Amino acid sequence: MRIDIISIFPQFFDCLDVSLMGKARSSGVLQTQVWDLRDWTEDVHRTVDRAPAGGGAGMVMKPDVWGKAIDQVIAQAGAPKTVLAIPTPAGIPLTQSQVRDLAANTEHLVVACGRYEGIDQRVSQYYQQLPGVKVLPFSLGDYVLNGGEVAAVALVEATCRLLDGFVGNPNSLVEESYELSGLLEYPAYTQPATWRGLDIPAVLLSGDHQKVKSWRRQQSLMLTAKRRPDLIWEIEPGALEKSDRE
Ligand code: 6GU
Repeated sequence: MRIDIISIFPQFFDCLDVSLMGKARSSGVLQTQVWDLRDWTEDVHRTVDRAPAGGGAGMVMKPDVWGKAIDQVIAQAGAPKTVLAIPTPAGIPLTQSQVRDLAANTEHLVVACGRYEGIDQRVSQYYQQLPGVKVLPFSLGDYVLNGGEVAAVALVEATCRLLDGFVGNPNSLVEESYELSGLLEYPAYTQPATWRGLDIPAVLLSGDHQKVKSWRRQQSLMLTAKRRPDLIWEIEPGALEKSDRE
């Protein structure tokens, strides 16, 4: 997969060089490039924003500068299909299934990081109707960040860990995310058996794999019911066993 990130804070993405991301980039599974939006400005002040039409607080990022940047980044990759991801608190909440779809079906991902009050709406509108481009306005959740950069890092990390050849053991992904069951993951423990007066649950040290499995299942269900009751309602009734219902 090729990923291009456009931002007025390109240094923000130095963090992508760290750990796994760095490994994937050097192994060739992933090519990433970070671009400075201001390189597409033509005035001495390198202006990227203006007051909003209709008045109001804050500044809006100029469509002309964004258009030139996105056009060039799309043309340079030469991929038949591009996903243009636009982080915005007004976007669709990002989910694992969207991330899975991105990782499986996208050769070229462009992330356009806005600051201030966002990017002129016509940018999203224009690329939506451009053949070969899919626009994905996405949000991380119901809170407001100063800009799209943190969300872009989250999107890139969530996507890249699903790419073939990215993680050593592909099985660890399924269990780790617990995404197939739609439940939160059960709690994990490791030695020492007692730490500050707290014991590892005895079942985990019993050596009885069947008991361990059903204990973990129960923990997942209870944790999900408590922390994410919304997810419980998404479970297919047929996917629940008698012990689960109890
Ligand atoms: Cl994607 N952007 C901004 N600015 N704030 C957010 C967000 C995105 N997701 C949650 N809050």
